[in-house]
Amino acid sequence: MNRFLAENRRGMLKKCLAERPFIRAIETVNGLEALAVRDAERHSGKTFDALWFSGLCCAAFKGKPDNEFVDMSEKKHDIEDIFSISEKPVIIDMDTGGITSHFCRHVADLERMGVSAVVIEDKTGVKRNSLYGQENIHAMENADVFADKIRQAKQSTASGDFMIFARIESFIAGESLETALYRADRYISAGADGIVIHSIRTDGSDAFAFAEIFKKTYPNIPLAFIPTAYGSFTDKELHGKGADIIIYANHLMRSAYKAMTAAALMILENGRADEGICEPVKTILEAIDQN
Ligand code: SPV
Ligand code: MG
Repeated sequence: MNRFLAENRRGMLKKCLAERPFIRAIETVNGLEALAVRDAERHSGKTFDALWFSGLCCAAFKGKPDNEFVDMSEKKHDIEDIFSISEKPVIIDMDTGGITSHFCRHVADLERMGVSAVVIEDKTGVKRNSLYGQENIHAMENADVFADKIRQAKQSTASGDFMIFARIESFIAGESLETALYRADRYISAGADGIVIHSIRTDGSDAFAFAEIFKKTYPNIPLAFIPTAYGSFTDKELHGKGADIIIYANHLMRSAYKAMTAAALMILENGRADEGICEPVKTILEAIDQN
């Protein structure tokens, strides 16, 4: 059982950002995914730097839509499951952050638990996932209202270790580069510790154009990419385009769904279960026993 304490874990994201040229975060929303990351690292000898608690994947594993329906008490249980396995710093996707006073309380709780960072995105109304590919389904929050949410949340933090990232959805909702850069200025002035710039272009060109200007103005503010749509770029290439953090946001959940569907289909089609496509039960028993 992992006995890593909250005070040791919380500041690790800041430390990694200070020490490494860039960091990689992998989606992890439950205990089994944390075990899978740990076992992949043991096989590879390479490591991820942080875990991304994805709103989409958390909701998907519960069979729910990615629209802020899953409440924070459920998420806090899932985060504790991850903490019992992994010592990596955790970044929580907080969607829009919801009502500001509620967000401030969640920030205080998560910081106390040992979470390293939260990300909130500048949308309003019923949040829709950014990867739908339809600009007109997203309502952007007023930049000053969103900046005030960041300002108030920063005041709810107790340590200098906890980070609040502002995620700019301008390119998802059809806003211009100038607007995205304006939003970044407002959010950083309000105290945001970092920026996430999202894009659904397969060439990532809008995020890259943003990063080029942003990094000249704010070389010391961490910038994160979520390259789901432009996954052909390597981590080093994305770092070259300005990313300090690269978030692999949903690849474990999506590969799990593909494998689970294939296993169920195979049983239906063959009238028996072919062990060949599954991990042996012993592998799973050993993975959970080692925890
Ligand atoms: C998530 O993983 O929940 C994200 C990233 O917010 S995205 O699905 O691309 O919006
Ligand atoms: Mg999300």
